[in-house]
Amino acid sequence: MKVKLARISLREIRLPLREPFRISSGVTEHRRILLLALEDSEGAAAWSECVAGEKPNYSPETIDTAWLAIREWLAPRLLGREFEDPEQVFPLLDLDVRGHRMAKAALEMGIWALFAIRREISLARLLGGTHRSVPAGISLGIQSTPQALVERARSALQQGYRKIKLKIAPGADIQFVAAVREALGPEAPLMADANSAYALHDADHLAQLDRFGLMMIEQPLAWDDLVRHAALQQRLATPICLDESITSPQHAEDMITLGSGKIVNIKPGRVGGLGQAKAIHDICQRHRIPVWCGGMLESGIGRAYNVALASLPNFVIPGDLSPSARYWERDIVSPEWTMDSNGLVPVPWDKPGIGVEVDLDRVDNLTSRSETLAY
Ligand code: OSB
Ligand code: MG
Repeated sequence: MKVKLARISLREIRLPLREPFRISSGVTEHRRILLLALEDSEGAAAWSECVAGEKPNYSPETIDTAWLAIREWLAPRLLGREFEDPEQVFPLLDLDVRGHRMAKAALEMGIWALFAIRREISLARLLGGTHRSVPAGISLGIQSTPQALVERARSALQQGYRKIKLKIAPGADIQFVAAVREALGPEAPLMADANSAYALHDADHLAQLDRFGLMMIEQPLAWDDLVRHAALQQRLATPICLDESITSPQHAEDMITLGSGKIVNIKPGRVGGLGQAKAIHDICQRHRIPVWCGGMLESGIGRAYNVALASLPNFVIPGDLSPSARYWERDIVSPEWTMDSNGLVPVPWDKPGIGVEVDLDRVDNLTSRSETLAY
């Protein structure tokens, strides 16, 4: 079976978050989301999502650079081309186009979904998934006071979340984590995410977190650093987990070689798609490095790809895979993503493709710009 890509439509939608999400590098109140609708020559159709944000405060990409990259350099390589395997897509997109991995990922992931639809199997099965449900964690933004963070963390634990990630920054770190640990007790599965807010000279400061028994601290140092993270890991008992710094399988190998971290947060949208995400998963599995699936405040479309990826065997730590209602008044897919009281999100296993339907009327109403590319 071959998939020949006939048309790609880009859409920007604007979706307000239920509450502002603050990380060390900025705050998001509504998402501007780039969605792709891909169609093949047989009339099969699939939706995908680009995880790039509005500002380059997480990675150098933004929704606007992704739109440009897809239109100018990436989509023209795919349109009219026949693929026998979705693994062929990333090498073609990556040849002599540096970076732009979020833009590449949106296209690559959509082609995985087209293959799943054409083969009449779920994306999770096509990927080689094994878990039928995946445990979810919640990522809590920086709050104005430790007490406000405690309230949210307590509520998350009551809802069943299996991991509670506290965003931290200088001035909102030790006291905030201490308050949550104190209130929730020693067994609560807590971690912190700094989104690159610290430098190596903060090592003694960060070592104060060791007494809270965190599962890990995510990306304390620069977004593209590996060497200093290795030096920091030597000085911390808490395992370092890398997010921003791991943009390719090669970076995962380098992390392992250098000892820059002990855990990887894999986001398919950050690393160039599902093929690259699987490769990182496999490298980590061989080296006994546990992985989990991160999130980028995706709509229900992007979430579908994350859930399918998280069904692979070495995803052994709860992912940032909150249900739709955590983010949105109403999602753009049905059914919406849900989590049970044990913190488990069911993996769509038998429906062909990504496992959710896109509410087209709603997407139309939310669309602020669109463009169709064909060959
Ligand atoms: O660092 O993991 C991150 C959201 C936007 C940018 C970076 C990050 C995040 C999250 C959100 O933590 C996780 C989610 O989607 O629930
Ligand atoms: Mg992170």
